[in-house]
Amino acid sequence: MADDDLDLNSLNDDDLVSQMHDDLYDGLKEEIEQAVNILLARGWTPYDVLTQALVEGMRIVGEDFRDGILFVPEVLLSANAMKAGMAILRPLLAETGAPKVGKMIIGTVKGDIHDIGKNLVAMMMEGAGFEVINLGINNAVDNFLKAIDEHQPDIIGMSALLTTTMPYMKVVIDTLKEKGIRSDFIVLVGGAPLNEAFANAIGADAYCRDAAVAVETAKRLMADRQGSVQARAQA
Ligand code: B1M
Repeated sequence: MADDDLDLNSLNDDDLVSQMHDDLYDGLKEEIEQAVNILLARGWTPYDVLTQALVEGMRIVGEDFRDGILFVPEVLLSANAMKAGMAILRPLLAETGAPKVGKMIIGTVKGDIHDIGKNLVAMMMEGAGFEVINLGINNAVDNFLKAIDEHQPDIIGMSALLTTTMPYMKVVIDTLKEKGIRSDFIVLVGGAPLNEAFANAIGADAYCRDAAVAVETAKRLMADRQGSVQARAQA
């Protein structure tokens, strides 16, 4: 447990980041918010705070959840603390005067309520100059179709964290095929249980291991697709 009297400001960067891993583990939202602000004030980039403090902390939580040391209620608290930290970073990551390089809709598929990784991808894509429409969690194919109709995206992103929900991505892609619109979009998929072979098997354009890969892949495929000089220049 965190020490109530601990002054986060008094810690050096390394100790503060370790403390953040502990605080994330313990689901201490306010401490995470405070620590994120301290690191930013010390000149850390939002990306470094995100990856080194928050994502790494959540990785540790994930391991102990897997090993039965942490349970759903505790992990929910960790997730809330993570989201509070991400909320501070989001506008900073999205700050870019660059013209939009493309439009993406992204959602977690039906049956799945995991959204931290998907939100992280959305944030990083915004930061890279994409317009992102975040559809949230538990999206049936109709939600994707409605959003396609409404927003006319270049890219469709899907996330799944459960082995039981990842096959639903194929349902979405097959529906696009049935409607004869599959080739109108770049389809990117991601989430911890996926891999490249799965992405190929379901007919996605690419599997994205993490948010940084999602950004690189989106830029590359947009550039390939449009021969866009602009997208290449910003890659
Ligand atoms: Co869940 N959960 N969970 N969970 N949970 C996992 C996924 C699990 C692996 C834990 C374990 O080890 N046992 C396991 C799945 C096992 C399996 O399917 N084989 C599991 C389980 C079993 C469950 C429940 C069934 C538990 C239960 O109820 N008994 C239940 C399912 C609920 C449901 O969805 N229907 C459940 C619930 C929950 C919480 C609600 C408690 C919470 C979610 C809170 C939230 O998201 N708001 C939760 C969490 C937090 C996790 C773990 C611990 C962490 C996930 C996470 O946020 N990681 C997770 C364990 C793990 O993954 N190791 C686990 C951090 C995040 C930054 O990484 O999401 O991988 P990740 O995203 C990465 C990449 O994957 C990629 O980029 C991201 C950023 O770099 N990426 C994309 C992700 N989506 C992308 C989309 C793209 C591109 C890249 O589109 C282009």
